Amino acid sequence: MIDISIDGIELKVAQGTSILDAARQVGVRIPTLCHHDDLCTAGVCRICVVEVEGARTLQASCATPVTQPISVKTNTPKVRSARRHIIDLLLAEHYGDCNTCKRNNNCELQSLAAEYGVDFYRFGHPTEPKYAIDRSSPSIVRDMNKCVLCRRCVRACEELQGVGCLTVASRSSRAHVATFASKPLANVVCINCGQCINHCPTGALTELDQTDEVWTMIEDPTKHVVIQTAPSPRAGMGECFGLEPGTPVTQQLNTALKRVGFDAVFDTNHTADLTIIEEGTELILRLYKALVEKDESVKLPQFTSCSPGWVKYMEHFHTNRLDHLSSAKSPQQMFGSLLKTYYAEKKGVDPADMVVVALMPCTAKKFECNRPEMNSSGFKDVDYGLTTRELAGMIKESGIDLPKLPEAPFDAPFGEASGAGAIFGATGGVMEAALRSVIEMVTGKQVEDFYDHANILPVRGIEGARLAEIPITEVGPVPDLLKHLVPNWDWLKGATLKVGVVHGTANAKQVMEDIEAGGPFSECHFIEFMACPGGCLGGGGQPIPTSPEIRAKRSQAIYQIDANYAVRKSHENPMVLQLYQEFLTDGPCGHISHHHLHTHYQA
Ligand code: HC1
Repeated sequence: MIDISIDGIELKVAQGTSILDAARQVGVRIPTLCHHDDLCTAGVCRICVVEVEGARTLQASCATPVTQPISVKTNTPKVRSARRHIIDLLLAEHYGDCNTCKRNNNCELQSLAAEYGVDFYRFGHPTEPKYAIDRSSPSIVRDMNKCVLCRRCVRACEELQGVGCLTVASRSSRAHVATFASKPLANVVCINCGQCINHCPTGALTELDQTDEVWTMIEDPTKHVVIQTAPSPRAGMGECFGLEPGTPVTQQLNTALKRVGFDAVFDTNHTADLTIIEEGTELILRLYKALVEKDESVKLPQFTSCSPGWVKYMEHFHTNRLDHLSSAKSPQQMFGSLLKTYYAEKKGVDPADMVVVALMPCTAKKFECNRPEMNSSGFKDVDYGLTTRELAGMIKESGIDLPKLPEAPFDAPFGEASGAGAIFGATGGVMEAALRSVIEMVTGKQVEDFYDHANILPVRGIEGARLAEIPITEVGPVPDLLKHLVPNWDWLKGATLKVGVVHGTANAKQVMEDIEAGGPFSECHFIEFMACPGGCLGGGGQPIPTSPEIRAKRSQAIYQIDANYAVRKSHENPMVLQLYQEFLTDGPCGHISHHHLHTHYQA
């Protein structure tokens, strides 16, 4: 441990601790801009400069490790003057008006300017934009006129996501963040995950805002406008209304959405349950063909397919493995398909007049709902995917104070769901949901007989890529729902189900390399992949800021929501069972469900 003095406060830190982190340990806040807790150190903005005794120049505290006893001053006239100078220089290049910016009141540059008393543009302010705004992507808008060159988007795309479709081009005053050959974002290998947005300190990167279109639909009396809400926004939405991260607002959100004007509010957890039945059945069929029928054409491990950023990553980078992806549509898309068929008929609504909106934590969901093959009813399954941030804007615009609202249930017939559907939002949740059902269906016993409170802890955690083994020690009778597919479970007795859980696309990249090399992940039967760090709760459409701590709190909220459900297993969701009786009558993975609930992928 090394002695360090920060503004006269003495402490000891481990060798290599940055001055910034040391200061945080004693409650000294040093302002930052290019620094982000999710990303490696860049040290480019210099906002975090401090005086280090004996050093000739000011030092960037984020990029200066403590290697010997030192004395640091973080708040001297020289330091304040340097920071103010940097802010003035950034503002001299920052085109735009705060009032018309989506990040107004949530912009780190704006906050710094306020904090350092900026009341005029010392070095001027651009009156003309330098760059055309790139609106080519269905998910992300890039306005490089607002970029401060902190490179957080570049690092998020490369380090967190392993995609690398953004880079810094040119040098000196011509330096700018660019795509490959400066192509529009829609024409490069962007996976639409939006992690660049979540890590941008300003309004240079935002989601493609579709709220005006949704307002128009709500105001149109000929339209029946319904909304489904995903598991993760309910654990994040409160942050947009000043609540602590991890404060669930599920039922207040239902009330808010009705007041905003939606005709019905449904729970995406319901089709998450349905996904488990379809995807789980697909896995059982793959295992049966591979292990019993010795069919060598069957691809294992099966990969989950509900994260559209992950699917697009596969379509760009691993086209040789597309047939490992489950053919099950994501819960978002399954819901749209059911709403425009089963629900439309029950409700007596022409699907042509039905508008399906999805509240999602994810910008890639906007891309997903525009995939041309997602229209099994003859209409777009889902018309609009709105992020948590966009929907928060609509709620605020409606004059609604979300935390003060009374609670309301979801609407029938898709109001009932299980805790298994809820945990889809957290890394490992899809796997745990699937295992709760698979274990009960195969053993004929309660999952609680094997795992306390049905919490399958071996698949929970925060490691970016993890493995677990689930022994099948006994088998029971095949449940009615699956009797037409497998004669018995004898072939699974004594088997060990090997599973993997992966979140953050950079981790997915490593796991795919492991599979190609015949490593441990290649021996899995089933792997959950989620494009974003922490799973959907860390999605690119969630409230800003994001950090490991904030995501951990959202995760706690999701597992609390699960624990509060009366039904915690997808196969016990009564509405799912009713659907197989009334609509998907040839059962899981039957022709009808294949038409409505499954899809294919494109190289
Ligand atoms: Fe997700 Fe999913 S969990 S993909 O993370 O399978 O976005 O929340 O809605 O579709 O249910 C996202 C979240 C979400 C789908 C479900």
